[in-house]
This record gives sequence, C-alpha cells and structure tokens, in this order.
Amino acid sequence: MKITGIELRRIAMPLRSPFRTSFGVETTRDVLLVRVVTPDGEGWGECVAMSEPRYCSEYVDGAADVLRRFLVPALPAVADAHAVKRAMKPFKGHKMAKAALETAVLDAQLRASGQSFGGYLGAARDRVPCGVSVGIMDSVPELLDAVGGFVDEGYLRVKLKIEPGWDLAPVRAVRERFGDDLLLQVDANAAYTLAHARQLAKLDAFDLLLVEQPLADDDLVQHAALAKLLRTPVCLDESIESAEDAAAAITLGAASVINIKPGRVGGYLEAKAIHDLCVAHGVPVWCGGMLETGLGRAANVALAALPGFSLPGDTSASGRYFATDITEPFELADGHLDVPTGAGLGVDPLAEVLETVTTAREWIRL
Ligand code: OSB
Ligand code: MG
Repeated sequence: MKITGIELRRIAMPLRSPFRTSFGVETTRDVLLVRVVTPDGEGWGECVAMSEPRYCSEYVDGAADVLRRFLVPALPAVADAHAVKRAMKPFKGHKMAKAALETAVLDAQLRASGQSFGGYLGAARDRVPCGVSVGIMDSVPELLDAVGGFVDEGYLRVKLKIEPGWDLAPVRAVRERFGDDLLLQVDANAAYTLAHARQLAKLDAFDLLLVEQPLADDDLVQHAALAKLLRTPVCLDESIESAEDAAAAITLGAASVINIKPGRVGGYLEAKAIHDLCVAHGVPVWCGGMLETGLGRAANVALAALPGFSLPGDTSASGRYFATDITEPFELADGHLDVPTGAGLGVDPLAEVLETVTTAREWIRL
C-alpha cells in the first residue's frame, strides 16, 4: 500500500468526571490522532500517551515530536503494518507513538482489503464482557455511589484504583455493599514498594481477581518476591512493554495475569504476540484501557475478542468517559460491547464532532 502522507491531529475531550489515579488527576483527555492517507483511502490510529509523563515516560507532545521527526520520515513509501513495525524498530522506546502510526496503517490496509480488525487479529466472539475502572475518590460514600451506578449500568467487573491510604477501607466497603459475587480487582499504578507487602497481603481477605501493578514498572524481581507473599494474583500493566517483557515476567513468576494495552506495547501486532505467548503459558490476559475515544476503543474491543482474553477488560462504553464521543458511541448491552464488523476499525470519526474538539493539526507529506 502506498502512503501519501500523515496527518497529526490533536483533540481535547472533556471527561464526564475527573479520573484520579495514584499518579494524577485527568479532567480532559488530550489525544493525538494519526491519520494515514493513501491513494485509495485513509486509516486512523489513536495515540494513548497522556499529557504528562506520569503513567509512563511518554507524553503527547513527545509522541508528536518523535512521530514527525523520526517515525514518519522512516516509513517506506509502500508499506503494510508489519513493514511499519520493522521500519520503526531502530528507534528506542516511544511505544505509544509507534502504536498509533502502526494502527493507522493497519486500519488503512484493512479498510482497503475489506477485513475487520477482529477478523484480522483472530477474534473468537462477536461481543466482549466489560469492566469499569473507578478512580480514587474523596470519600468512601462517594465511591459507593459511583460503583453502584456502574453496577446498575451492567458492568460485569469493577476495578478500584488504590494507593497507600486508599486501599483496604474502600475495598472492604465495596465488597460489603455489593457482595461476594461482584468481580472485583484493584490497580495501584506502581504506588507501593516491597516494604508494603504486609499491607497488600491484607487485601487477600477480599477475594480479589487480581492486584494490578503494585510496584514500580522496572521492579520485575520485586514483583516476583511480592507474588510469593500474596494469595491475590499479581497482574502487570506498566512493566510490560513487549513480548520479551511478558516472557521475562512469566519466567520470573512476577505476574500470573497480564493486562494487554496495545499502545503500551507498540501496537496490535505486538499485543497479539503477547496474547499468543500468554495462551501458550496458560496465563490469562485482559484488555486494558487508556481512556480512549471510540477510535481506539474499536480496536481494543476487537483485540479483547481473542480467545485468551478470559477476563473482562477496561473496555467501558463511550458514556463512561465522554458526553460526546468522536465516533458513534459504544453502548453497553447486557454488560458487553459488540465487536465492530465493518472494514478496518469499523467505526468512523464524526466530522462535525471531530472539528469541534480539534485543537491543532499538521500534515506531513511522505
Ligand atoms: O492503569 O489501567 C491503568 C487509565 C489511564 C492510564 C492508566 C490506566 C487507566 C485506567 C482506565 O485504569 C482504563 C479505562 O477505562 O480506559
Ligand atoms: Mg493499570
């Protein structure tokens, strides 16, 4: 497929409510979109980097910079997604920027051939069970209200964000209020150290599905040590940036579950490789989220339909995040989202909405 040029488009998406984690508060999702233009059509990729380098080292301005200065100029004039991945490999890191470009090319390629993301990746079902990630709140009653709202909407699993000082009490309160049948898990976003092992082990009493990324992203050995001290399964998010990282984590015993985020690992090809590796090792995976718009969500929902995704993902409905999405909204039905079936992502940006949220755009000719 010939590539004519690339548009980098920055949009600002107000969140319906602030989303607080152990690393910061988000009130507006600042998103970089990559649009690949070919003689036959176009393709879209959403960069999941955040405004500031707090979740990981990437941030939106940095992603835009590495795309325009290094990744886009390295593209062959004729390329498919695999060729794009190879061409970007000499540049270290910047997985989220790479993922956005590779996804845009993959979308263009699949739209041209009439195949859906789900079909291409190997989706095994036509809808996926959905969980919801619930931020840190000012009080336990406020948290119980929020969780109650999501349970009423039909979410099949709840993830609570935790940090030191906001862990046992909110988990206990949610367990007591919503009962033992609620699928419940927690995510620390690297807020603890191994010195907190005894505190974290107290979470064992609440029958959690898993504890996500308790320790720092580069602490694989310490995650392995912690895993031996907990009954709750340890899941890794930030620590896993490649299939090699996943293999190391599994070998070390640092993770018994893996959160796959395509942006964090450099794209859907790598995400699929991690899925295949985990299936081969009997390690359950689930699809994480980065507060994506409908464009990123479409591809995530397709990925989450692969057979190894045996736990509900952070693939919530559009309305959990935005009053108005840039695509037709993803809506929860019976706790599930439908996997798009149209060519490529199977969803299109709504031109007027996209215009209203756009804050900057730039065209790079190849
Ligand atoms: O750690 O999974 C995370 C959002 C932004 C950055 C990191 C994380 C998250 C979430 C929200 O937990 C997942 C979602 O609903 O998109
Ligand atoms: Mg996480």
